[in-house]
Amino acid sequence: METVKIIIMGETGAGKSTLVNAVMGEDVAYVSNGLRGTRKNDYYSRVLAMNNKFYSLELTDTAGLEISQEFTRSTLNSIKQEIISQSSSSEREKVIVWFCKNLHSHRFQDFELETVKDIAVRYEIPFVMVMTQCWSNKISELEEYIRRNLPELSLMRILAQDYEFAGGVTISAFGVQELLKSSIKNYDSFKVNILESKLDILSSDIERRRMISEYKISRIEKEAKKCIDTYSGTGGVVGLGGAFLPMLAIPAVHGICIKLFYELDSIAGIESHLPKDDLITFLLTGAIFSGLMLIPVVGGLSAAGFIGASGEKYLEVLVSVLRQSTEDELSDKELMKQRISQELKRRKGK
Ligand SMILES: Nc1nc2c(ncn2[C@@H]2O[C@H](COP(=O)(O)OP(=O)(O)OP(=O)(O)O)[C@@H](O)[C@H]2O)c(=O)[nH]1
Ligand SMILES: [Mg+2]
Repeated sequence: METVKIIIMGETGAGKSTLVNAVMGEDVAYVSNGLRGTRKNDYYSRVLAMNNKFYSLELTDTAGLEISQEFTRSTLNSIKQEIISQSSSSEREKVIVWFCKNLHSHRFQDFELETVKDIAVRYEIPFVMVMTQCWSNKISELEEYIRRNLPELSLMRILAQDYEFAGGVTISAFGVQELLKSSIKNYDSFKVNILESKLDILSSDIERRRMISEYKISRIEKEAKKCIDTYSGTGGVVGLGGAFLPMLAIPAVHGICIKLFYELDSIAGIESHLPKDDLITFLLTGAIFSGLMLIPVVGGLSAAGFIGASGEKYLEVLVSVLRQSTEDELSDKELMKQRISQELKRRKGK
């Protein structure tokens, strides 16, 4: 027999316990008259026959949410605990929340909206928004507000118990059987809706993070370019004996490049500390300076040009490493060393 677990939550006085009694077919739950009624989670169960099938129905009647009181926080915690303990991956179990709201309430509180979104998405639990005490036909602003703000959830109207107006006119109860049927029959599509909205939230989160990191990278690039300009400008090559590179100046130019690379690492926030030897090898083998190759071969090339171009190439390597790495990974020296080396080698191979 398939189990259907229904957790009934919502503000005090919404009519949760009245709904429990209507589902159970007898007055098992305490219904309050104005004052707070249910004070802790109460459990009820029965066998339900529906569409030639039997279900084991388990109801949890929870204490009412009150507006921004300490009590509400502890109530919410106990409801979350309930949901966690009742959630199950079993195929033969359906867990659903009925969130009750009195049609005649003045407003749907922000904390109610946040609570519904948070619990539904976090625990991947379908919610049905249940408008209670619907003895009038009017579509309230409240109902429209809920539809607008929680479009992924189903909303149903009920009157769990007959309502008698002062003049003796009675409105008959309605909607409870439909609510039960719909919760069971449409459970899978409710679940899909929740999962889809969870995916939307997750992917927009990833998108947001990607935008932030692109923004950071573009700022790093700007600062790094300034640094490269400083190094490759005349200031950086003073003392090298002229604008053109004599053989003797090569080690000095390498030294400047290495210093520049270290500075670029630190601008990028990367703790690479590649061994100097590695960098010299990369410089000499043209891994960084692939276009112009080795210094001795390119007589006539200016030191400034060489430093600038090497810096640009190394910056490309760093940016590509930044894009591959998370914030945490950036402070992992070994990993960064490995990624920079790999990237240099990859470029050399091109
Ligand atoms: N006639 C009628 N009265 C209702 C209906 N739903 C709720 N009420 C009345 O509203 C009041 C509160 O109902 P409860 O079912 O105790 O509300 P609750 O949500 O369980 O409240 P807490 O346990 O305090 O959270 C009672 O006086 C109920 O008789 C309904 O469908 N019809
Ligand atoms: Mg109650």
